[in-house]
Amino acid sequence: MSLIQPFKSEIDFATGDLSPQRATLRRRLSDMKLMYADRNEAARILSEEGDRLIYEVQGVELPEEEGQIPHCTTRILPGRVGDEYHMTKGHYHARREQGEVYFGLSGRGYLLLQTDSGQTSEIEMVAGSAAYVPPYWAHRTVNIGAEDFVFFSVWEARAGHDYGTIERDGFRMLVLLRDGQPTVVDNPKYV
Ligand code: M6P
Ligand code: ZN
Repeated sequence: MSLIQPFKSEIDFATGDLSPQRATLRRRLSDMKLMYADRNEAARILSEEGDRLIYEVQGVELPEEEGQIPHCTTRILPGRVGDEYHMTKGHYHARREQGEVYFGLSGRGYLLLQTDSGQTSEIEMVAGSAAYVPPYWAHRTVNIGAEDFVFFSVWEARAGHDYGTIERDGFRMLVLLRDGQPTVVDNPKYV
């Protein structure tokens, strides 16, 4: 176990920016063009409008050891690909028995959750919402507002990210614009 010196970050709730600056991961449409329901629209945006930024994650880098507690901010930009709102890739934890906590900092979003055995849940999040992602639940976040949706996350270092399952099977629910409202619907293409 590494002995890490105590430290802090100042968080800008509107942007998710951390000070001092931390490692930043940016995901663009090209990184997840196959994840949107309307792949033709994703391809059209890429060729006609360019490779838009969908979300960025800023976090502290800690060793993946028992007891370390990584934490980060995620900022999802507002927008849609066709009718589908901007979202994260979504993942199960590689160690399924590890949970996570999300805390809303600004904007509006949905936290979508699902289990291997077919249960689903959707939690609306605003600034101040503290949501619990229990062990065994895959999780994806979606920006349903006109502003950035920003939240803070905390998990155990050994949880790891399993992206492959969602990349292969998709997510059971989609969040689409329907009658002027963000609406959670079943994903007809879910495997
Ligand atoms: C949250 C946490 C992170 C995750 C990020 C983006 O902040 O769950 O671990 O990386 O969301 O989600 P994803 O990894 O699914 O793209
Ligand atoms: Zn997670």
